[in-house]
Amino acid sequence: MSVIENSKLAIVGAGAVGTSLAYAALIRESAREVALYDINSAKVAAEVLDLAHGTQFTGASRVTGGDDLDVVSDANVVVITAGARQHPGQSRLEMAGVNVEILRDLMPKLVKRAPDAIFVLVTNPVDVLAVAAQQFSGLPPARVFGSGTVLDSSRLRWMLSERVGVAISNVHALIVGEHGDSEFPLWSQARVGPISLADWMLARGASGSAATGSVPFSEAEFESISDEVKNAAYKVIEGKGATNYAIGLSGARIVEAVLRDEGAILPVSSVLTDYRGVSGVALSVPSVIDASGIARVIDVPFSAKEQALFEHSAATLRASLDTLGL
Ligand code: 6V0
Repeated sequence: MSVIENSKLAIVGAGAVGTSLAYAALIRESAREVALYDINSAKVAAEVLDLAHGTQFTGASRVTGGDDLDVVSDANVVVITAGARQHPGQSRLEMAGVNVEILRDLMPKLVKRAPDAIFVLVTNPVDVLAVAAQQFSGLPPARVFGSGTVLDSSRLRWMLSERVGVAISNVHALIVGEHGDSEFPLWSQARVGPISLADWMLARGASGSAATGSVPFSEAEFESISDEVKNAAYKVIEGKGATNYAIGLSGARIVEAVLRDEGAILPVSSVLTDYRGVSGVALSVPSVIDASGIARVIDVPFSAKEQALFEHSAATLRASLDTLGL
C-alpha cells in the first residue's frame, strides 16, 4: 500500500479508540499525515509524542496534534471518536444526549477548518450521532456518516472464517442495521468464496461425534453466531474495559477507501432516503466509498425476515432520535 500524496487524516478524540486508529493508520500508511485533537492537553501531547517516536518504522506517514482545534485544518478525512464516558448511574440515552451536545458545538467548528473533508463518526451511539452530525454540519449524508457495522461485519467474518476454515478475505458476510442490539446478519447474501453460506457443507463429526459426512449450517447455529457478534463488545469490555484495536483497524480501512478513491463496499451508517422503505434515520447498509464519501448505497435483496428486522432497527433508531429531539 502506498500513502496518498498530501492526504491528511484528522482524529478528534485521543482516547483508546482515537489512538488505536492513529496507530493503525500510521502502520497501514492510510494517510500522509495523521493529526490528533483532544481537549485533554497532556494526554494528546503524550500520545502524539509516543506515536511520533515510532515513525521510523511506519513508512512515509507523520503524526501531529494537540489541544488546538486548528490541528484539523484542511484534513481530507475527519474521524470523530471524542465522547464522554458513561458515568455510573447514567443511562445510555443520557450519555447519548451529552455526546449530541459535544457534536452540536464541534461540527460547525470542524467544517469551518476542514470544509472539504469527509466526516466519519465513531463515537457511540454511532447511528444517532451520524444523524446529529449530519444535521449540525449542514453537509449531505454522503459526506457525514458513521463507521456503523464495519466492525460488526468484521467480527462476523472472523467467526465464520474460524468455523468454515477459510481465509477471512474469502468469507463475504455483512451485518446491517443499527450498530447495536437490533443489528442482524444478511444471511441470505453470505458466501464463502463462490458458495452461498446456505449451501456450505460443514464436516460432521469434527467435534468428536462418530457420525461422518457433511451438514449445512443449522438455524440454531446462525442464531448463535448472530448473538455472539451482537455481544462481542460486551465480552471485550468485560475483560479489558474498552474495545480499541478492531475499531481502530476498521476506521483506518474506511479512511483508506476515501483517500484512495477506491469504490470499496463497506457497511457504513448514513441517513437513508427510501432505502427499502426506510428514510430519515442512519442505518448501516452496503455503501460504495470513494473520494466523494458515499458514492451510492447498494440496494440488496432482503428476505422477508431481513426486511422485518431492518424495519425494526429503523423504528428503534427513530425512537432514540425522537427522545433526543433530532
Ligand atoms: P475514551 O478513551 O474515553 O476517549 C474519549 C476521548 O474523547 C477522551 O480522550 C476525551 O478527552 C475526548 N473528548 C471528550 N470531549 C471532547 C471534545 N469536546 N473534544 C475533543 N475531545 C474530547 O473513549 P474510547 O476512545 O474508548 O471510546 C470513544 C468512543 O468510541 C466511545 O463513544 C465508544 O463507545 C465509541 N466506540 C465506537 C465503536 C464503533 O464501532 N462505532 C467501537 C468502539 C468504541
